[in-house]
Amino acid sequence: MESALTARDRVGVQDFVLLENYNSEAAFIENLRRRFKENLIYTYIGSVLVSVNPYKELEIYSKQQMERYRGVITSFYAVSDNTYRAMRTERKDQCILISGESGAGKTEASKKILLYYAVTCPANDHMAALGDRLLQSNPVLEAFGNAKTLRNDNSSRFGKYMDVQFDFRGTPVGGHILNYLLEKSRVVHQNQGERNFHIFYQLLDGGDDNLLSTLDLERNPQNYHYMVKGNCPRVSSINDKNNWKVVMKALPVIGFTEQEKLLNIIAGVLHLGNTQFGEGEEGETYITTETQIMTLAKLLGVDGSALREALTHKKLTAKGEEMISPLNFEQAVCARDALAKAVYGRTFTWLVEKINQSLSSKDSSVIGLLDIYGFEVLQHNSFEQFCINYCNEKLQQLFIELTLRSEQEEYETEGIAWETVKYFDNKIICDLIEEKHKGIISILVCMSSYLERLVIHKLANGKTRRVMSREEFRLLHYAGEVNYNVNGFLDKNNDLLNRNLKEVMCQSDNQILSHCFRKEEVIDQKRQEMAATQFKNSLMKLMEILMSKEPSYVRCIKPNDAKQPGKFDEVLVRHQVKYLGLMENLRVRRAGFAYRRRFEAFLQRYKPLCPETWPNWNGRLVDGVSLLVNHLGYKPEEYKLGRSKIFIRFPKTLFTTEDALEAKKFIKGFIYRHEEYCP
Ligand code: AD9
Ligand code: MG
Repeated sequence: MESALTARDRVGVQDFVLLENYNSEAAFIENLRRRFKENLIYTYIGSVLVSVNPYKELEIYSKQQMERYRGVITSFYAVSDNTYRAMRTERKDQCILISGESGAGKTEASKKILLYYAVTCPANDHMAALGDRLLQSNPVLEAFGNAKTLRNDNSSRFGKYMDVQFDFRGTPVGGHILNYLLEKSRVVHQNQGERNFHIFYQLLDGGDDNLLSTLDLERNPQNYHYMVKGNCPRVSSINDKNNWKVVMKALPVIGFTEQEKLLNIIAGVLHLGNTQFGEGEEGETYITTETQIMTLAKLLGVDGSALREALTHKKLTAKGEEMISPLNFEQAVCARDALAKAVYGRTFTWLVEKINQSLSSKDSSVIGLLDIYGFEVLQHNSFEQFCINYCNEKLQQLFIELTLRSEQEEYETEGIAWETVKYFDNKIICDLIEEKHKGIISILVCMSSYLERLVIHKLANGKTRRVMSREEFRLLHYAGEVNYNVNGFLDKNNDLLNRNLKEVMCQSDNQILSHCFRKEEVIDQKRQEMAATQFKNSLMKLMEILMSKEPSYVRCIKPNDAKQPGKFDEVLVRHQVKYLGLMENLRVRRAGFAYRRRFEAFLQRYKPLCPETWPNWNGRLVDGVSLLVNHLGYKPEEYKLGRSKIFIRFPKTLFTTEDALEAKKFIKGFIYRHEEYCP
């Protein structure tokens, strides 16, 4: 039999708190690497789950595996399971925060957690249908909200917070989704090597001939301006045709009856993209694709000539009088793109509402799942990256605050002295972005050209590693520095749609669109809040929601930039370990004590090693543990007994105890094989 030591050497420790040299980043990364090579992609830091994207299918997510590892406190499912138990026993709402950069595996992790609840929670027939609806909402949202980027073939281009609601029996009874800022600009433009949202390719590839002819579409994506910018119509890892079938099957499950209207809108957006303009001798703009505008109008359910007029003119109100002024060529292109973005973006929000209606339920405890877009740095970073990275910055701040706080609280509840650990606090960057009157978002609202000078002055900090153009500003994010280009920043923030286009859309006889474009919006010309301000406010609300719940964390790591299995790029991993603050997290967790277990779990596992506790201990738990550790010869400086847990100072103590258990052949080395059960 393989000795315990070689097993440990080979596959590392399943909880970083058991690392001998917990201060060493090299040891931390080596442990991750060993486990990754053995396909052990999950490792804990106490209760925080660290996950490394395997970029291949592992056989660990089947129903049997879920049942088997249920209650194993060191398996992937421990996060889901502990959260569920805590919700039930402590009756406190929970949330699981999943973070990591783009492509690190957040969405996959969130889907697996959801699947775990759908598969393992008690259910009746009615609830089984609900579990189905919960799961089926994913492919639909991904089709409309995810896209292929350079970082990830299935990148989430919106933030998602989903509450799974449970009744008093612990049965899932409903759900609710909050969506955050969809990257709408992708509808009209994609960077080289990237794609538009999946749904467009799915429709062209998967829709049958009849459907495409009704929508007046051709199969080849290269025929559509909104699909060719990235020059990447096909992706080897994506099967658009199959995914189309999955989405079409999922729509009725989530109570969808408006399929035709929805597809008209999707096709309408593509036709809108193909609407071209010409310039007359007097500089006036006209539409050169006349036949197409009629198809477009039909698909959007609006009047053709009104649409034509609204795409080439703008309505102004001056001194109470309405005026119509022609748009020049560029303005017309902008108006067309603004309409495409508005139509798509609002339809997406409508879709989320629709899913919410199908999942809705009352009185319940909840487990929230947060899966947002990951931190990203591109060659050119614009408004979208600014918002995405700001969101990640906020989450990092929450993580810092809450892990420190909960750690401190645990020591206090257990009556054990707490040692302060120094931590990098990114509050300064969050303030810089969101502070009233002084923050970047406020500046965006009131100033334009001033922005770049002011921010550069404030942020560059004398560190001019890369020469910045006058149009850039640099932020030193917790996850690395990013230069943002302010070109187009303000327009994206303003997110304006000409009033006459809104008027046309309000009249649409496509009910999805008439729901999305309300008459009140046209009548009440109050200034709309800017995109960044709206985003900031919704993030503030999200933080409140998260703060009101008991959090658990999954920290996802991307092992390489090539999306390849088996490849562990140490430099890349080290960078993520650093900025995710995992070393500090470990230090906090180890402040004083390497390992902690509830008395009952500790006793259950090691009771065979002491005649007084074996086979059953009927006294007080703390007395049983006391007897056990005395019998094992633990020295007073090696451990402390709290109110409900034992705290062990050094991993060595625990390893010796484990080896003793192994020698007795009661249970084979759990430390290395994920076999520690919770009673
Ligand atoms: V982004 O911020 O939305 O761009 P995510 O969500 O962090 O990003 P995602 O979960 O989409 O990344 O994972 C990227 C790809 O890695 C997936 O499409 C899978 O191909 C692959 N992946 C991630 N996690 C797993 C896993 N546990 N098992 C197998 C995985 N493959
Ligand atoms: Mg994702």
